[in-house]
Amino acid sequence: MSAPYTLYFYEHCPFCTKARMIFGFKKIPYEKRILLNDDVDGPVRMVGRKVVPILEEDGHFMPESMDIVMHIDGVGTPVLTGKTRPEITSWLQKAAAPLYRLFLPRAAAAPLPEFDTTSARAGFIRRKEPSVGAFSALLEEKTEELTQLNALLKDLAPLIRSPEAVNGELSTDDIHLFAHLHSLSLIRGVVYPAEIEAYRQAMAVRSGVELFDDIAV
Ligand SMILES: N[C@@H](CCC(=O)N[C@@H](CS)C(=O)NCC(=O)O)C(=O)O
Repeated sequence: MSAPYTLYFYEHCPFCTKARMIFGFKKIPYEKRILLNDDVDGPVRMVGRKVVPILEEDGHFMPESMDIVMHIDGVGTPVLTGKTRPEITSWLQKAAAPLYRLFLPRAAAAPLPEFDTTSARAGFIRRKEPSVGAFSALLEEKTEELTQLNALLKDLAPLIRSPEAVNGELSTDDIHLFAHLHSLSLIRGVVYPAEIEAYRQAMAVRSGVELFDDIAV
């Protein structure tokens, strides 16, 4: 029997990582459909706008990553039962700007299925480059942003209570934190303290969302 859940997503999309993670955490099978980045009609037909992730279940379509996470966590016994911590939210906010400045140019160049056509890749570059500035400068090996991110990782290491869950028990903090670390894995030159390395590897296995380490640039 085919899975009752279909998830439409892009591999580089951090919101999509969040939606994918909950299926792995709960060991719930789902059909994966990776859309081309310039497919407008598909998402518009499903949810009225160009956005991913989208969950399809029994002919109904649900956008919004955290709505999908909470919906799937509610199937059977919930797993995201731990408390969240403001220190994690604050760390995520600090890391976001340097992370996306380095992440976007690398995503634009990566061998990912959502960029399988020239028009899909070119459209992504056209839309995203103005938001962070020239991709070529951000692709250099030593950037201010990389220094910032490596310093931020040193701050994060002592906040990790267990490789299995940042706060000791799985919570939505793990969903948000691993989505950041997943994006970070596309950036070469990032130095992971041991606690973070153990955490991101354990989360990748448990969520079923592979890191980008092998294609990092
Ligand atoms: N609030 C939404 C945001 C989703 C979102 O911004 N997705 C991006 C991809 S990372 C998107 O579809 N942007 C429109 C586009 O690519 O044209 C969520 O949490 O699911």
